[in-house]
Amino acid sequence: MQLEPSELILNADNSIYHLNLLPEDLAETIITVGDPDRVAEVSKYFDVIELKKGKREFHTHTGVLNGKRISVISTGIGTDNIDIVLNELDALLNIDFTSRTINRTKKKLDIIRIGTSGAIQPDIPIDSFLLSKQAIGFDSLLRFYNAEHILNDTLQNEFMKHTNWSKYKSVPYVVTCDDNLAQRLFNNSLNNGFTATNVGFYGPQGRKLRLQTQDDSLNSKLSSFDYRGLKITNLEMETAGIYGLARLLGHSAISLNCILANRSTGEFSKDPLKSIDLLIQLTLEKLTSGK
Ligand code: R1P
Repeated sequence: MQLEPSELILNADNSIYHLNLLPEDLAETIITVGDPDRVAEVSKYFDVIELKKGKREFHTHTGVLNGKRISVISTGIGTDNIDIVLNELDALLNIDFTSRTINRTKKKLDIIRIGTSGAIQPDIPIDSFLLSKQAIGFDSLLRFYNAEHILNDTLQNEFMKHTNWSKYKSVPYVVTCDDNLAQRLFNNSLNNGFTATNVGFYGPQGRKLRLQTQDDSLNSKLSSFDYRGLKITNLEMETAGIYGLARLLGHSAISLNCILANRSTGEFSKDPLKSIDLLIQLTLEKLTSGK
Protein backbone atom coordinates (compact mmCIF):
# COMPACT_ATOMS: atom_id res chain seq x y z
CA MET A 1 0.00 0.00 0.00
CA GLN A 2 1.32 3.42 -1.00
CA LEU A 3 1.35 6.11 1.69
CA GLU A 4 -0.32 9.27 0.41
CA PRO A 5 1.60 12.60 0.36
CA SER A 6 -0.67 13.83 3.18
CA GLU A 7 0.34 10.87 5.40
CA LEU A 8 4.04 10.45 4.71
CA ILE A 9 5.05 14.09 4.24
CA LEU A 10 8.40 14.68 2.57
CA ASN A 11 10.21 17.97 1.95
CA ALA A 12 11.41 19.02 -1.52
CA ASP A 13 14.76 17.26 -0.98
CA ASN A 14 12.93 14.04 0.00
CA SER A 15 13.73 14.51 3.69
CA ILE A 16 11.12 13.66 6.33
CA TYR A 17 8.81 16.58 7.17
CA HIS A 18 9.76 17.73 10.69
CA LEU A 19 13.14 16.13 11.33
CA ASN A 20 14.41 17.32 7.93
CA LEU A 21 16.54 14.17 7.62
CA LEU A 22 17.24 11.71 4.82
CA PRO A 23 17.43 7.98 5.61
CA GLU A 24 21.24 8.00 5.22
CA ASP A 25 21.58 10.84 7.74
CA LEU A 26 20.56 8.61 10.61
CA ALA A 27 22.66 6.21 12.70
CA GLU A 28 21.00 3.17 14.24
CA THR A 29 21.99 4.31 17.73
CA ILE A 30 20.02 7.40 18.69
CA ILE A 31 20.48 9.66 21.70
CA THR A 32 17.51 11.92 22.36
CA VAL A 33 17.78 15.08 24.44
CA GLY A 34 15.09 17.63 25.19
CA ASP A 35 17.06 20.82 24.80
CA PRO A 36 18.36 21.64 21.27
CA ASP A 37 21.46 23.18 22.90
CA ARG A 38 22.27 19.81 24.50
CA VAL A 39 22.83 18.24 21.05
CA ALA A 40 26.22 19.93 20.70
CA GLU A 41 27.04 19.07 24.31
CA VAL A 42 26.85 15.43 23.23
CA SER A 43 28.39 15.67 19.77
CA LYS A 44 31.41 17.64 21.05
CA TYR A 45 32.68 14.27 22.29
CA PHE A 46 32.40 12.61 18.86
CA ASP A 47 35.66 11.92 16.96
CA VAL A 48 33.94 13.11 13.79
CA ILE A 49 30.70 14.99 13.24
CA GLU A 50 29.54 14.10 9.74
CA LEU A 51 26.25 15.96 9.68
CA LYS A 52 24.33 18.76 11.38
CA LYS A 53 20.74 19.36 10.34
CA GLY A 54 17.68 20.79 11.99
CA LYS A 55 14.22 22.26 11.75
CA ARG A 56 12.12 23.80 14.53
CA GLU A 57 13.19 22.19 17.84
CA PHE A 58 14.44 19.03 16.14
CA HIS A 59 18.22 19.37 15.74
CA THR A 60 20.35 16.39 14.74
CA HIS A 61 24.10 15.76 14.77
CA THR A 62 25.35 12.45 13.41
CA GLY A 63 28.92 11.37 13.98
CA VAL A 64 31.29 8.64 15.01
CA LEU A 65 32.84 7.92 18.41
CA ASN A 66 35.32 5.07 18.81
CA GLY A 67 34.09 3.56 15.56
CA LYS A 68 30.39 3.69 16.56
CA ARG A 69 28.01 5.83 14.51
CA ILE A 70 25.60 7.77 16.69
CA SER A 71 22.88 10.34 15.99
CA VAL A 72 21.93 12.79 18.71
CA ILE A 73 18.60 14.52 18.22
CA SER A 74 16.65 17.08 20.25
CA THR A 75 12.99 16.39 20.81
CA GLY A 76 11.96 19.62 22.52
CA ILE A 77 9.57 19.16 25.42
CA GLY A 78 6.69 16.75 25.77
CA THR A 79 5.19 13.57 24.38
CA ASP A 80 3.44 15.43 21.56
CA ASN A 81 6.92 16.00 20.14
CA ILE A 82 7.87 12.41 20.93
CA ASP A 83 5.03 11.30 18.66
CA ILE A 84 6.68 13.19 15.79
CA VAL A 85 10.25 12.14 16.57
CA LEU A 86 9.59 8.42 17.08
CA ASN A 87 7.32 8.08 14.04
CA GLU A 88 9.69 9.99 11.78
CA LEU A 89 12.80 8.14 13.02
CA ASP A 90 11.01 4.88 12.29
CA ALA A 91 9.89 6.10 8.87
CA LEU A 92 13.49 6.99 7.97
CA LEU A 93 14.49 3.43 8.75
CA ASN A 94 11.51 1.32 7.72
CA ILE A 95 9.72 3.14 4.91
CA ASP A 96 10.95 3.44 1.32
CA PHE A 97 10.51 7.13 0.49
CA THR A 98 10.64 6.51 -3.28
CA SER A 99 7.93 3.86 -3.49
CA ARG A 100 6.18 5.20 -0.34
CA THR A 101 5.78 1.67 0.92
CA ILE A 102 6.73 -0.01 4.20
CA ASN A 103 9.83 -2.18 3.92
CA ARG A 104 9.22 -5.89 4.28
CA THR A 105 12.23 -6.35 6.59
CA LYS A 106 12.12 -4.07 9.61
CA LYS A 107 15.22 -2.47 11.10
CA LYS A 108 15.60 -1.59 14.75
CA LEU A 109 16.97 1.46 16.54
CA ASP A 110 18.57 1.69 19.97
CA ILE A 111 17.15 4.87 21.52
CA ILE A 112 18.67 6.37 24.65
CA ARG A 113 17.12 9.46 26.23
CA ILE A 114 19.52 11.67 28.19
CA GLY A 115 17.12 13.90 30.09
CA THR A 116 16.67 15.98 33.20
CA SER A 117 14.12 15.29 35.88
CA GLY A 118 12.78 16.03 39.35
CA ALA A 119 12.73 13.35 42.05
CA ILE A 120 9.68 12.93 44.27
CA GLN A 121 11.19 10.60 46.88
CA PRO A 122 13.18 12.52 49.51
CA ASP A 123 16.01 9.97 49.56
CA ILE A 124 16.94 10.37 45.86
CA PRO A 125 20.03 12.62 45.79
CA ILE A 126 20.34 15.70 43.62
CA ASP A 127 22.75 15.14 40.69
CA SER A 128 22.22 11.36 40.79
CA PHE A 129 21.19 9.34 37.72
CA LEU A 130 18.16 7.08 37.31
CA LEU A 131 17.35 4.61 34.57
CA SER A 132 13.57 4.45 34.15
CA LYS A 133 12.61 0.76 34.28
CA GLN A 134 8.93 1.65 34.08
CA ALA A 135 7.07 4.82 33.17
CA ILE A 136 3.51 5.93 33.79
CA GLY A 137 2.16 8.42 31.26
CA PHE A 138 -0.36 11.05 32.31
CA ASP A 139 -0.54 12.34 28.75
CA SER A 140 -2.93 10.55 26.41
CA LEU A 141 -0.49 9.75 23.58
CA LEU A 142 -0.60 5.95 23.78
CA ARG A 143 -4.41 6.07 23.97
CA PHE A 144 -4.49 7.12 20.31
CA TYR A 145 -2.71 3.91 19.26
CA ASN A 146 -3.70 0.28 19.38
CA ALA A 147 -1.51 -0.29 22.42
CA GLU A 148 -3.54 -2.32 24.93
CA HIS A 149 -1.27 -5.35 24.50
CA ILE A 150 1.84 -3.53 25.78
CA LEU A 151 0.29 -1.76 28.77
CA ASN A 152 0.35 -2.86 32.43
CA ASP A 153 -3.31 -2.59 33.49
CA THR A 154 -2.73 -3.79 37.05
CA LEU A 155 -0.32 -0.98 37.91
CA GLN A 156 -2.52 1.52 36.08
CA ASN A 157 -5.63 0.49 38.04
CA GLU A 158 -3.86 0.39 41.41
CA PHE A 159 -2.44 3.83 40.72
CA MET A 160 -5.85 5.26 39.77
CA LYS A 161 -7.38 3.83 42.92
CA HIS A 162 -4.59 5.16 45.15
CA THR A 163 -4.76 8.68 43.70
CA ASN A 164 -8.52 8.79 43.27
CA TRP A 165 -7.70 9.82 39.68
CA SER A 166 -10.15 12.35 38.26
CA LYS A 167 -12.34 10.99 35.44
CA TYR A 168 -11.65 14.22 33.52
CA LYS A 169 -7.95 13.34 33.14
CA SER A 170 -6.86 10.77 30.58
CA VAL A 171 -6.35 7.23 31.86
CA PRO A 172 -2.65 6.80 32.79
CA TYR A 173 -0.70 4.14 30.90
CA VAL A 174 2.20 2.05 32.21
CA VAL A 175 5.05 1.00 29.91
CA THR A 176 8.55 -0.43 30.38
CA CYS A 177 12.07 0.11 29.11
CA ASP A 178 13.85 -2.44 26.92
CA ASP A 179 15.53 -4.60 29.56
CA ASN A 180 18.05 -6.04 27.11
CA LEU A 181 19.33 -2.60 26.15
CA ALA A 182 19.37 -1.49 29.80
CA GLN A 183 21.34 -4.57 30.74
CA ARG A 184 23.71 -4.42 27.77
CA LEU A 185 24.65 -0.79 28.44
CA PHE A 186 24.43 -0.40 32.20
CA ASN A 187 24.36 -3.93 33.63
CA ASN A 188 22.48 -2.78 36.78
CA SER A 189 25.09 -0.09 37.51
CA LEU A 190 22.46 2.69 37.68
CA ASN A 191 19.61 3.12 40.13
CA ASN A 192 16.29 2.05 38.65
CA GLY A 193 13.39 4.46 38.44
CA PHE A 194 9.64 4.31 37.97
CA THR A 195 9.11 7.56 36.12
CA ALA A 196 5.94 9.62 35.88
CA THR A 197 5.67 11.37 32.54
CA ASN A 198 3.57 14.49 32.93
CA VAL A 199 1.63 16.40 30.35
CA GLY A 200 2.89 19.77 31.59
CA PHE A 201 5.53 21.35 33.81
CA TYR A 202 3.45 23.48 36.19
CA GLY A 203 -0.03 22.32 37.23
CA PRO A 204 0.46 18.73 36.03
CA GLN A 205 3.59 18.48 38.20
CA GLY A 206 1.93 20.20 41.15
CA ARG A 207 3.64 23.58 40.71
CA LYS A 208 1.54 26.56 41.65
CA LEU A 209 2.52 30.03 40.52
CA ARG A 210 -0.80 31.90 40.08
CA LEU A 211 -3.19 29.03 39.30
CA GLN A 212 -4.75 26.54 41.70
CA THR A 213 -4.39 22.87 40.82
CA GLN A 214 -7.26 20.39 40.58
CA ASP A 215 -5.66 18.13 43.20
CA ASP A 216 -3.27 19.78 45.66
CA SER A 217 -2.14 16.46 47.05
CA LEU A 218 -1.24 14.84 43.72
CA ASN A 219 2.55 14.85 44.28
CA SER A 220 2.23 13.41 47.77
CA LYS A 221 -0.10 10.72 46.43
CA LEU A 222 2.48 9.96 43.72
CA SER A 223 5.25 9.60 46.26
CA SER A 224 3.15 7.46 48.63
CA PHE A 225 2.03 5.07 45.85
CA ASP A 226 3.61 1.69 46.59
CA TYR A 227 2.74 -1.40 44.59
CA ARG A 228 4.57 -4.37 46.11
CA GLY A 229 7.57 -2.19 46.87
CA LEU A 230 7.50 -0.38 43.52
CA LYS A 231 7.43 3.38 44.06
CA ILE A 232 7.29 6.30 41.66
CA THR A 233 10.69 7.98 41.72
CA ASN A 234 10.68 11.01 39.44
CA LEU A 235 8.75 13.37 37.17
CA GLU A 236 9.58 14.42 33.62
CA MET A 237 7.78 14.81 30.31
CA GLU A 238 8.90 12.31 27.62
CA THR A 239 9.77 8.82 28.90
CA ALA A 240 6.37 7.08 28.76
CA GLY A 241 5.81 8.28 25.20
CA ILE A 242 9.25 7.09 24.10
CA TYR A 243 8.79 3.68 25.74
CA GLY A 244 5.30 3.19 24.37
CA LEU A 245 6.02 4.14 20.78
CA ALA A 246 9.44 2.43 20.69
CA ARG A 247 7.81 -0.81 21.87
CA LEU A 248 4.95 -0.55 19.36
CA LEU A 249 7.38 0.15 16.50
CA GLY A 250 9.84 -2.58 17.49
CA HIS A 251 12.71 -0.39 18.69
CA SER A 252 14.68 -0.61 21.96
CA ALA A 253 14.55 2.36 24.30
CA ILE A 254 15.88 3.39 27.68
CA SER A 255 15.49 6.73 29.43
CA LEU A 256 18.23 8.14 31.65
CA ASN A 257 17.36 10.90 34.07
CA CYS A 258 19.75 13.36 35.61
CA ILE A 259 18.02 14.38 38.86
CA LEU A 260 18.28 18.16 39.01
CA ALA A 261 15.50 18.87 41.50
CA ASN A 262 13.98 17.12 44.47
CA ARG A 263 10.33 18.15 44.74
CA SER A 264 10.05 16.60 48.16
CA THR A 265 12.96 18.43 49.80
CA GLY A 266 12.82 21.57 47.63
CA GLU A 267 16.48 21.27 46.56
CA PHE A 268 17.88 22.09 43.10
CA SER A 269 21.26 21.19 41.63
CA LYS A 270 24.03 23.73 42.22
CA ASP A 271 25.66 22.87 38.89
CA PRO A 272 23.08 21.34 36.54
CA LEU A 273 25.27 21.62 33.42
CA LYS A 274 28.06 19.66 35.09
CA SER A 275 25.65 16.91 36.19
CA ILE A 276 24.19 16.58 32.71
CA ASP A 277 27.68 16.52 31.23
CA LEU A 278 28.63 13.65 33.53
CA LEU A 279 25.59 11.68 32.39
CA ILE A 280 26.45 12.41 28.75
CA GLN A 281 30.03 11.20 29.24
CA LEU A 282 28.90 8.08 31.10
CA THR A 283 26.37 7.21 28.39
CA LEU A 284 28.88 7.69 25.57
CA GLU A 285 31.41 5.57 27.42
CA LYS A 286 28.88 2.75 27.87
CA LEU A 287 27.76 3.00 24.25
CA THR A 288 31.25 2.81 22.83
CA SER A 289 33.08 0.53 25.24
CA GLY A 290 33.59 -2.91 23.75
CA LYS A 291 33.53 -1.42 20.25
C1 R1P B 1 11.19 20.55 31.38
O1 R1P B 1 12.01 21.58 31.82
C2 R1P B 1 11.93 19.60 30.45
O2 R1P B 1 13.08 19.04 31.13
C3 R1P B 1 12.96 17.63 31.24
C4 R1P B 1 11.49 17.35 31.02
O3 R1P B 1 11.23 16.04 30.62
C5 R1P B 1 11.08 18.42 30.04
O4 R1P B 1 11.37 18.06 28.71
O5 R1P B 1 13.75 16.92 30.33
P1 R1P B 1 14.82 17.50 29.27
O6 R1P B 1 15.83 18.30 30.05
O7 R1P B 1 15.44 16.31 28.66
O8 R1P B 1 14.08 18.33 28.26
